[in-house]
Amino acid sequence: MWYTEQQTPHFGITAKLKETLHTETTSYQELAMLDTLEWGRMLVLDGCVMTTDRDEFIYHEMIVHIALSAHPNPQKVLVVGGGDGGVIREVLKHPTVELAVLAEIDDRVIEVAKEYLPQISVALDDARARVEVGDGIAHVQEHPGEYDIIIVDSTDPIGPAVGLFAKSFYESIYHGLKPDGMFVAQSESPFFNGDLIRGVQADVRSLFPITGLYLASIPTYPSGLWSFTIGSKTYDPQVIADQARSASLVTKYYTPELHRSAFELPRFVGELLK
Ligand code: SPD
Repeated sequence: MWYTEQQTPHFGITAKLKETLHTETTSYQELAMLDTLEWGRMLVLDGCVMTTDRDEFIYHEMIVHIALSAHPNPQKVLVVGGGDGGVIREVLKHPTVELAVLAEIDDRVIEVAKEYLPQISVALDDARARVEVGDGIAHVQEHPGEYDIIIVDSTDPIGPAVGLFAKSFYESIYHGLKPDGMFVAQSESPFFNGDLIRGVQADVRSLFPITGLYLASIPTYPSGLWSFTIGSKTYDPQVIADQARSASLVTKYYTPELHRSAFELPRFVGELLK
């Protein structure tokens, strides 16, 4: 048995399965938990690989530690999406964080991750984590000026995630942040989603005084090259604010040295920003 994610109309990636552990149609999307021979357990939503046991650390560390290390004192953090819990796990590695709120629209993602991905969802029951099942866009709008950091750990821009790539949402995020707040969102593949990245960057640049794009290599995501977009009100996201805190993080991909280099863009990616 093989599972194929069709990443473009003409290309896909395929993994050999040990077994299918779980499938269901939730109120929002098609959910599958697969056990693969190469990547371990794999969470698939609407036919797209969200995370796997073997390479999840790259995405989760890189969507979190750049922004949190660039902020001198991140205390209150919101994660929109991210029901598998990997982002919350990384956020709570920062001792400054007092509260990490997860706003996930689909409670089934949370429950299935707790059952099948224990090392990813491990921190969802932490005393500093608060899980709210509901619309992340509404949550942001209802909490103006509250957060030091907002992280958008969305699915791909189809189905329930479409609104998470809209300029109106970035505007709400701007208002949801404190005066020195910062936000980061996963912004897809430079190979396959160049137009989307260009649009997201333009929207964020029109709202935030400081913007950035950085990259990480994620083998099970389309093209293996993944981008993250940052908008910041005050702090330069390329500069680590607290070297000691950043250096003491226990990670497998992120390092303080890699922090700055992640913003060094291949020419064809840099051109998306012009
Ligand atoms: N094409 C995959 C994009 C998935 C981004 N979100 C992943 C969720 C993991 N916490």
